[in-house]
Amino acid sequence: MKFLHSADWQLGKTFAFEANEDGRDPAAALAQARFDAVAVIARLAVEHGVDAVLVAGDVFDKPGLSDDALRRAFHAMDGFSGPWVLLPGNHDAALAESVWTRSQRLAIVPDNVVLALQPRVYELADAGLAVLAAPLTQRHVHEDLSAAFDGWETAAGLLRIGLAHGSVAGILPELADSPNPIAPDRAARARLDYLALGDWHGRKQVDARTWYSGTPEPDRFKDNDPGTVLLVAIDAPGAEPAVTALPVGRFRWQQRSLRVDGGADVERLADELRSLGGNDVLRLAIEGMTDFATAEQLRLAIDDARARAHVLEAELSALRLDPTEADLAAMHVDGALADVVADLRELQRDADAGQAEVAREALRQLFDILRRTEGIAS
Ligand SMILES: [Mn+2]
Repeated sequence: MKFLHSADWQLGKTFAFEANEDGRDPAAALAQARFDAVAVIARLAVEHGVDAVLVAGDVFDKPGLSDDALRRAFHAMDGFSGPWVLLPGNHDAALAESVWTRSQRLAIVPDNVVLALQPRVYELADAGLAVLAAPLTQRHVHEDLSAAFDGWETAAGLLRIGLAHGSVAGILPELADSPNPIAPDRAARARLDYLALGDWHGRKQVDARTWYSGTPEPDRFKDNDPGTVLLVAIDAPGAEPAVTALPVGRFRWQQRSLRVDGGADVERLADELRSLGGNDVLRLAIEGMTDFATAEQLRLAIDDARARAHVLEAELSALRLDPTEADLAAMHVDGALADVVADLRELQRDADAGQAEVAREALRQLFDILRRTEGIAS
């Protein structure tokens, strides 16, 4: 028996990147990629001949999602006609009124899609699976909903597969005090063949029978192996699962911090940035101290890279400008203007980061203006 384990689709998630004046909208493409990922999962389900697709919560990003988004979500599943089991997580909790009840009322849930809205066993006899579901019926609970699995009986011959959404205590340090706890030994205690988890957006193995699949389409700057779906093969009840990660995600999110102090640093960075492509979402944080020419060279390298990448965010507030005597001489500053430049240079050493940022930008703009009005060669 084989199935796909996925989670954290967060369909309808929006992103804060701004569209430009030409109508290019990177945020819209990131949002669309989440729906496209579902279609890829459907295709992989067919290719690998799986018996079911199990989704461990946070299918939808928020309760207020449009009817159109709900329809698009179910259409994205069209490619696989076998059973899909969708579990409510914290983003799409099975409240009295929810994305789930609305989908049911709109009659847009296909017959092969099972909404696991109640805590109980969902038997997929044709697929050979008994799915023990622990849906969240509110965003946050403080008891372990998967504890109920221990006492649930399932038909002999079916695999016992747990489906839950939350934080395994002790496995993920970042989630130490998170709500929706799940015991790390739940699979053993509940005699599960496999426990399919959601909530953590990276791929993470907890034990031989327990995994977080991670989100199929990366959605944040965090280096934790997102972007896959898990193919789980189990020969018979009791046999150990064979788990394979299949690539799904389109966008590569990365963040980097580096120091730039001179032209050689900029050239090295520019070389690296030339490998960026249309699926890269990069956040660069740059610190250091440069003269005007190097800062300008850096700005050009970033502008060029921004036009290669899907998104490039560059944080330069920790980069200090240190004009050389040649820079200052080229600016032909004297008298009052020389005092202003001296003040700005002083200010950008100020402990107040906001002030330093303003001073740095003022120096840069002043330099730009003088260069343009006086025709100074850069
Ligand atoms: Mn979640």
